[in-house]
Amino acid sequence: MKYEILGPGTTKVPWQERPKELKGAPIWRYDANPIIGRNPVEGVARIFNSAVMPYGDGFIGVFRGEQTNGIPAIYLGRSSDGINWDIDKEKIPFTDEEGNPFMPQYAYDPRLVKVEDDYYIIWCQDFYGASIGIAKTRDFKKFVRIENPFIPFNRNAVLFPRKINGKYMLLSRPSDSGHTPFGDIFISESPDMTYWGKHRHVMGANDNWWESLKIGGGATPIETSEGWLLFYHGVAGTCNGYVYSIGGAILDIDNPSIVKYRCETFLLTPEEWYEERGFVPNVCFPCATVQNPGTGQLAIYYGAADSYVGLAFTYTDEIIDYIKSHSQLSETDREIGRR
Ligand code: BMA
Repeated sequence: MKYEILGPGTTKVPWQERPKELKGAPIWRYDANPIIGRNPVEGVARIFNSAVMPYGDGFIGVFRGEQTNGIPAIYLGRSSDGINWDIDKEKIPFTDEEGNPFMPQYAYDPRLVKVEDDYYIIWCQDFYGASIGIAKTRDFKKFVRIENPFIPFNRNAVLFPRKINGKYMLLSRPSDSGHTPFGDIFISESPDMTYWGKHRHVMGANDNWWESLKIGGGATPIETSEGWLLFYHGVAGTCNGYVYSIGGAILDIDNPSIVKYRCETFLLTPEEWYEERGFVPNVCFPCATVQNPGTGQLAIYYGAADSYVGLAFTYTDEIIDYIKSHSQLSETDREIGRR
């Protein structure tokens, strides 16, 4: 392999070889998408924007389930192959640090990452407005919420899978509480996962029309020999609503507020029926990847049209080369993001 994956992975990446006809970026959809359809669990109308990771002999995941009352909540799921999922009927039972029940009023777009001995679930919740929720678990039985780590309004929090220079690092997208028409990606650091500071700007919406309205972190960054490989979402504002595409960037390994490469074209944009048609049409929203450091095979999990979960595949060597050869950086990408 040309570029090494330095972080953890699995030899069991869900996989399908590339179709013969493939135009554009070297990334292709699973031909049996969507992998989770409508009404997957009693009381849950749709599952989408969800995150998974290897666990034990198989996989574990945190799923955004839109309940039949319209309110989103987070559910735990398990799978032996990463494709067929068994999702709990009950919501994840979060507690506070004293062990008392402490459920968010709503919870959506969860991400999942292991840092050292703890697994962290990060999501968007209500805290007098949209803000970031974080909980940790060691056994996927007890889930302890870390009390309101950020003030509102903020979303799309993505935690790095290891400390950098001795600090936990988190990407987020400060904004407002509604269907935000603006937003850049920032990074914050913490010595203890409770107190966050030294906020820096990473990258902003730009002149490329597919990501000109706002952007937000997507999957947990993947550590590679070229830098942190980040799949994120970029949004275009059209006369008929927002369009969410998947973009790719590579951040500096020791100073991730510096963008080394940023692909000027989208990697994946809504084209299939399950991406174009649904509760919110035209949404591809990446939340997780699963990769094999031995082969470079990489599977991307993304929410489709706020209705389904889709799976797409690539090779790290190919996607990194594509991002590098189509890179276009602005001044705010290159700088350290401190003013
Ligand atoms: C964003 C988030 C996502 C959603 C997207 C499109 O603001 O709420 O959960 O997928 O809008 O509706």
